[in-house]
Amino acid sequence: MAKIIDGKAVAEEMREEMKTQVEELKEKYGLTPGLAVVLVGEDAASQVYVRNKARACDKLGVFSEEYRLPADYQEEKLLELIEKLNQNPKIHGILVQLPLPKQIDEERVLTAIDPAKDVDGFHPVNVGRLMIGKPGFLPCTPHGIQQLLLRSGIEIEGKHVVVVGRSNIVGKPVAMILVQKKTGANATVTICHTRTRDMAYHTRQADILIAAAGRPGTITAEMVKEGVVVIDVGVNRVEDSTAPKGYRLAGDVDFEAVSKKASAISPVPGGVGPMTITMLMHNTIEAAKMSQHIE
Ligand code: BQF
Repeated sequence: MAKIIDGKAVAEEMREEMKTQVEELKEKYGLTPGLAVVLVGEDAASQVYVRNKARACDKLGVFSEEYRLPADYQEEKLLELIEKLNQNPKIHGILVQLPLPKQIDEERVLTAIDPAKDVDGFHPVNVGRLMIGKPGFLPCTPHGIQQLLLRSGIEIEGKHVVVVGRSNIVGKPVAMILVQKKTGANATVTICHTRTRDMAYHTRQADILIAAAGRPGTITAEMVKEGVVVIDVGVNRVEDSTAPKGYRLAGDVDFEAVSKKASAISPVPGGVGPMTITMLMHNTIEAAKMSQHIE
């Protein structure tokens, strides 16, 4: 039976460290890290995510502001808000919750955020910095996956990591982080996607398998080798009449079957999700420190 990679516990451990850091910033420098969270529209899952982020700020003593805007909000107005937040010295991090409604051009919005406040790591400048191995904000879920592996005592160096999914938010950046010539990385990385021929051939080569396809049941037991480490990034709502809300969260991995072959596996919920929020807090604190040239 596989060891459970407890993202909730690792996230809490990191948040304890960060709480001390935030207290120190306040005492030594009179600096309170501040995050602005912008939500456009009423997407149910997005509302939960935004709430999780605000709650994490409160727990750490990080200042946060929420902007909840109607679904038909105009792009120009949103760009004006971002410009205002770029100029606001109390705000060190700006997060625009994705996905955005279709009248709004996502790329234009993300590019409007000051790269120094881009705590999601989605601005092209930060994406470029990651690509060439220069310091910059790393996207929260990929960075959370790396931290989760390292803090669970799983070696990455020299391992064959197979990523299933090529999104700009998870698949591509996690591959890029783990392939870097850096400690805690140096993996050999394969990216699989919807047009991959014989996906199971590739996933069976994985020492570490990262499932970020966004579809439940993508990874079955036949697709993994004995002893694999599995990181399940999927956050899928599946109907469940026995659950209080009528749905439950499911990952991309058939947990039941795959956990019998894996040496370690992250669950959903309680795996990567909490790490995502924690790395957002990490980036917000970094942004605040950078604004005052601390460390
Ligand atoms: C957990 C996200 C898809 C698309 C956009 C904890 C979160 C989720 C799960 C959370 C996610 C997923 C977020 C758990 C933020 C992660 O206990 O398993 C936290 O809040 N997430 C997001 O902001 O945008 C998404 C997934």
